[in-house]
Amino acid sequence: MEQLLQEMLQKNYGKNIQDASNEEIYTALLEITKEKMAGMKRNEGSKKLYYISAEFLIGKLLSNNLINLGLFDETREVLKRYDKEITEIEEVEPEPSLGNGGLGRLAACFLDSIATLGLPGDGVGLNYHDGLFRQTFVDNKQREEKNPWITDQSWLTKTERHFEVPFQNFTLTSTMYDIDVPGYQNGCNKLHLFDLDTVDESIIHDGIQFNKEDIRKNLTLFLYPDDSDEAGQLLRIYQQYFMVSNAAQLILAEAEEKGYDLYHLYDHVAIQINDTHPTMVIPELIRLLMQRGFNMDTAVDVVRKTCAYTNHTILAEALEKWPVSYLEKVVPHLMPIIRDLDARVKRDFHDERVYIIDGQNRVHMAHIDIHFGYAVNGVAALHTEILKESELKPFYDIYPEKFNNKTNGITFRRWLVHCNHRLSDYLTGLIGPEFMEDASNLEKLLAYKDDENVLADLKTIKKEAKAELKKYLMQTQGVEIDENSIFDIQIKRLHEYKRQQMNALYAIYKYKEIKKGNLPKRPITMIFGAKAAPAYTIAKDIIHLLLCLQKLIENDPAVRPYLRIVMVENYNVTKAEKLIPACDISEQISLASKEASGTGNMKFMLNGAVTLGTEDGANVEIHELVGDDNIYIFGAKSEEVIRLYDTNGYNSGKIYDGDAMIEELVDFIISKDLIRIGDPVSLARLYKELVSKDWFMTLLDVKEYIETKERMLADYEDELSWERKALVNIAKAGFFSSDRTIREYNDDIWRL
Ligand code: 6GP
Repeated sequence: MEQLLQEMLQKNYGKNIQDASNEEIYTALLEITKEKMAGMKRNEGSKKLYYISAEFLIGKLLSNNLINLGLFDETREVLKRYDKEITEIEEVEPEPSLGNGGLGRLAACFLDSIATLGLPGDGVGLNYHDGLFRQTFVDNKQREEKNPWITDQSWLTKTERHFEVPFQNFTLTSTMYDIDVPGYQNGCNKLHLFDLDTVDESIIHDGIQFNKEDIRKNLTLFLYPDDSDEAGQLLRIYQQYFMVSNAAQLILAEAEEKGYDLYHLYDHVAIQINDTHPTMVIPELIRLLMQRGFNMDTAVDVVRKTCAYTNHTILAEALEKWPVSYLEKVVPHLMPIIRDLDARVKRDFHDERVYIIDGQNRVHMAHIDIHFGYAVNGVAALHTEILKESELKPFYDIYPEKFNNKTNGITFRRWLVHCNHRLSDYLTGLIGPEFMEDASNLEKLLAYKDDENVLADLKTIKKEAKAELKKYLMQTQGVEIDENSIFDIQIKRLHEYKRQQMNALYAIYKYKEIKKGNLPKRPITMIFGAKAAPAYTIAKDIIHLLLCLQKLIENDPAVRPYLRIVMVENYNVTKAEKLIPACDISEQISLASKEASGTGNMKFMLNGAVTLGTEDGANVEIHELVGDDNIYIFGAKSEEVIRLYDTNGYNSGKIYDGDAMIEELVDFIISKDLIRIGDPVSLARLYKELVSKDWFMTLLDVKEYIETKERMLADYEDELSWERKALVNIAKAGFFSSDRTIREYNDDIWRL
């Protein structure tokens, strides 16, 4: 590596390693890595997977690629010899934020595991020029800025593939860009990102505003543009069709190049539809096959045997239903096919709950996937049960054989080896390197459950990670935290169902206790990281509340030594990598039944944090694996929550009126203390939301939450027993490797 790096730096800049800048070294390493990946063997086979997704939250790639190529340690050593830290070199890399959260990061973990298992499978998506907005805080509020990531030298490689994509009154020519996806000690796959040469970044103004109507200039400009108005929704349909038409044309082109019989496409191709965003691939493939001489029945039959669908949420707002009139405007040539599919459903089933086109002339995208695909999966055991028993019950009654569960997973290459070298090196020394190949080997750690030296080592490793996070927060945000405090972390998108507002009520509780003189045994640092969708007012109000509380405590010398709140600015994959290794308490407090799985919960446990959570999503499976002693579970169960929704039985005002403590906490949101710091309109709106609506039932669980968290903080003081909990969590995390998840997808759905 030393020689390669010297040569590359000489060639590009006429410099040696010692006098090259971090930018130059980064670019040289990028080029070396790209060359290595181009020379790797491709994963091949007679059947190939196409994972189509509107989001691939890949994060920075340098370290991850070096790890998978087996070059990471060597590169780190070489740089050290010249007094350079690989972490500083990495700072230079822009993060491609091509996703919102869980679904997008899952897609990225999956690509890593698919390549690592040697399976032929490529990702297909869009080359957004700007990722999810960059978040800044101004006047204790979120502000959205554009977030470009493509530089002259990037991981993208422009290819010679172009397709014509027809819309209502014009046709656009696409260009395909590729990013290599190297498997860990295995072959390479690709992520194909489609783009348009005419997109114009200069049309963005005032943060993230742009003309939504000029499709040639804006089609791939932004990930998920604001769709709170009609123009935004139409643009989204343009994006979705552009993505799937390219995908379908690529799939057929590759099949034809290999000489496959398209009448048996399903023997050679599996298409995974990642949530409903790529649903139009179904009518588009049917259309393209009919252009090639298929009759409708045969095209439907072939496509049905090729496509499978993953559901990632039961939140109604995310279940896409496009008005027929919108689809007519953007893709009129698909409508006859969609109408035909709808007619087939109406002919065979007399239940309007399963129709594709409903009484209000809206197209239910998920219904297309379920009727005209061969598999439907949820992303955690509880989530799949809820799909079968309530959300998608009418479909489960028709097609029980299509439904299956695939509990999510995370790639340990990024979420342990890369983000927590100390822990992963230590584990390798203690139990051998086999866990890297087969994560179930982490259970070997259980043999050290009562070994005080090992428990002390784990504590030291955690302490070092906390000190590092302290340094990072000082450098990036100028806040100083205490590494001897308990780090209590909630990082995830801001949404009422995830209940950051409940955590804020805990902060208020603790603040008041400290004011009364009930000091905690050990200081607590509450860390939050979250972006709120630009049009989601209440979510932004919650961010405002957290920032006001942060300010309040900051300026109160009586509280500050015991309690801190830190809202991390612009939370993204890179920040997650710094936060997760340093965490003691992992906050997973969603309203039971609402979090389909969660994957942050898995990352935290793998890094030795203990979960504080509800019986929701994959928390249920974590609970089963680690047992009652090693997790803190509270709150209403999903059956109760579903019953409350079904019977309209929840009344937050009643809880508020009937409980003095809850009333006191909620009232604090509009207290003089906070109004003095914040925006009275925003705080009052949030207050009102909680007492008059509280759709995600914060007040139902808040008391038990506070009690449970207090018990957890007390337990932390018994060091050995706490470290034992951390050890058990690490040891049992093997199940959540995305290698396991992908093996299951392949065995049950793709059969590559
Ligand atoms: C998320 C779910 O909210 C989360 O629980 C899950 O872990 C993740 O998907 C991966 O399966 N859903 C989304 O991000 C989303 O946009 C439409 O759903």
